[in-house]
Amino acid sequence: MTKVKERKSMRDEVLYGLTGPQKSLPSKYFYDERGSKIFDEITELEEYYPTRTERDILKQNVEEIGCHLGDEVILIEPGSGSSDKTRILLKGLNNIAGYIPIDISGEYLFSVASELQKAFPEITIEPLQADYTHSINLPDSLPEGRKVVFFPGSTIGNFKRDTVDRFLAVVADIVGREGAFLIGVDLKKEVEVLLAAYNDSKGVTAAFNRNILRHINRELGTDFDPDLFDHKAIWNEEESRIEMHLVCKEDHEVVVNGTCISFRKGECIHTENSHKYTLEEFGEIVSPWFEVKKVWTDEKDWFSLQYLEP
Ligand code: AVJ
Repeated sequence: MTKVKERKSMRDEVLYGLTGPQKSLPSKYFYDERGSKIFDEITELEEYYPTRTERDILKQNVEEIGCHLGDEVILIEPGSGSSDKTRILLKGLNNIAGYIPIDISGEYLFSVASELQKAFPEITIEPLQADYTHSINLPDSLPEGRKVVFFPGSTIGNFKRDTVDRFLAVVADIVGREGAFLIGVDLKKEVEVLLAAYNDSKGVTAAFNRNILRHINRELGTDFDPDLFDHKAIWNEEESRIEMHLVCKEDHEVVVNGTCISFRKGECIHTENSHKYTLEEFGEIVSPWFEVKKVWTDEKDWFSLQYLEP
């Protein structure tokens, strides 16, 4: 099985990110229990269009999506969380034989899976606790069927180019020659719309951004003061991405595992990238592994759901 990345501890990743010339933190550390709750709040904000737009696309096209997926589908979802969007497929289709939700947070994963198993007794549900950014080892005991990886939410937008390539290679490896890939991809649009989505008026995204420091404090015993940082989201035109940063409000120092890190007033910690693609760009990126067979979008062309085959 293809390896995505060697496993590094949170301590190593945090130290690595904070000792470089541009301080940064891996965006996956937004999502502790509190962070996941704040993210759920983000998805309900007026300004944050991706979640509701993707959900509408799924609902409006569920029958056609089912036709593309074929018979006896084994749906595999890396980073399944609440499996919210997947419910639309499980409910609306009758060709799903199995569902493998994959998530790093085991407790939540198993409770969601058992609840789903009750709601959909005819579907074999086999949760897998794993950090899919490292590698995906599917259980040997999978039910028979066509493997389809479902990756909604435009999470692919958070990956750097080399991570995108490794992830696509892993997905291609999992689904095999006969499988498919159903993925949500956020699209390039007016900058004002993008900036509003990541700078909401209620400050929910700001709380989400600062929560990465609280999560690190809890896990590593560090003493970051989230209130010493402002939230900033900018559009990077050259890289075609929204970037989130934490801007330091005054000079101070924080000790991480014995290493003293200095922060200057005005200095930024880069916490997230959210790439926005055109349909052409995305087709080009996946082309070494997949061919785009069908694209569904909303009427404003803000978000896309894409069906790919090897
Ligand atoms: C769920 C990771 C795709 O990039 O839009 C929301 C995360 N960050 N607001 C995104 C997020 C700030 C979101 N993803």
